[in-house]
Amino acid sequence: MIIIEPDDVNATEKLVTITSDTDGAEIWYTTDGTEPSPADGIKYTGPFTVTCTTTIKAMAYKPGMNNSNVASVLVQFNDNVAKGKTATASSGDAYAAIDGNSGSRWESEHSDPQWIIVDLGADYSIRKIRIVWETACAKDYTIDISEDGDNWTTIITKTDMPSPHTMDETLKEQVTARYVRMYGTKRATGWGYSIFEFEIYGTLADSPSPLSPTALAVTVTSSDAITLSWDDVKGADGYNVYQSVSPDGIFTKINEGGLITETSFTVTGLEPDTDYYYRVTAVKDRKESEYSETVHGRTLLE
Ligand SMILES: [Ca+2]
Repeated sequence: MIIIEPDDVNATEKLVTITSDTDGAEIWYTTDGTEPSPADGIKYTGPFTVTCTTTIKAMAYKPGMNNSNVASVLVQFNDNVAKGKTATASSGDAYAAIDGNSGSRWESEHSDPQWIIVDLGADYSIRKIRIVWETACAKDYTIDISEDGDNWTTIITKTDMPSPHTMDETLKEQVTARYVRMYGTKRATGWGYSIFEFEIYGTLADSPSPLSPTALAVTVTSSDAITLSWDDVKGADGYNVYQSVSPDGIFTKINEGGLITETSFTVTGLEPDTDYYYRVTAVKDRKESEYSETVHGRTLLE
C-alpha cells in the first residue's frame, strides 16, 4: 500500500511525503494526473514541495513483484471560496459582497439588526474569514456558521469596532460549515451595514472514508476461476478487488472495468493448482477504504 501525505500547513507551499509498506520498493509518482510507472514518472527520493493545487499519483515498483495499485491525492490550497457563490441578506443586494469586485458593495437598510448569509453550496473546511467594510460598518457584530442555514454557532465576536475597518481573522482551528453569516447588532454610523467583500478561505471538506468490507469468503469453482463474496458496505459506490500470488506480496487491482457494484466477483483466467490471495476495498465519493482482511484460495487441478 502507498500512502501520500501532504503536510497541513496553511502556506504558499506544502511538503509532500510518500511511503510504501513494501520493503525495498521504489516509489514512482506524477504531478500531472497521469498514471505513474517507472517508464513514465518521477522517482521519489524524499519529501518535495508543491505550490499550487496538484493531483499526485504514486505507485510502488519492485523487480520480480506485481506493481502496487496507484494511490492518488489532491493537494489543495486555500482560496476565497465565497467568491461567486450565493448570498442572501436582511435587506439590500447581498451578491455585491461576494462578487469579487472590490468596488461594489452590499448596503443594508439603516436599522439594527441586519445580517448577510453566504451559502458556499457544500461543506467547507474554513481557515480564514475576511470582511472589507465600507465607512458604514458594524460596530458590534458576530460571525456565525451553520451546516443547515437554521442552527448557528458563533465563532467570532467583535465589539466597539472603528469606522471603517477590515476584519481579517485566521481561525485557531478550522471549522466545517456550508453557511457563514455576519450578524450586525449595532452600526458605527447613521447609515446601514455596508461590505465591499465578504471573503471566506478554505477547502472542500473531506468526506469520511468508507469502512472496509467484512466477511470476505472464497469459493473455488474450477481450475481457472475463484469466486469472492463479501458483506455490503452501507453507502459504498462499489468495490475494488486486489490479487497477489503471495500473502506478503504486492496486491494488484484486478477489476479493470471500473468499480464492482455487486458484493461478489469471479476471477477467471487463473493458473491451475495455484495459490491466490485477495483483499477487497470499498469506495465512496472516490475515497477508498483500508483493505479488508486477506483471504486465500487454491485453484483445482486440471
Ligand atoms: Ca463587491
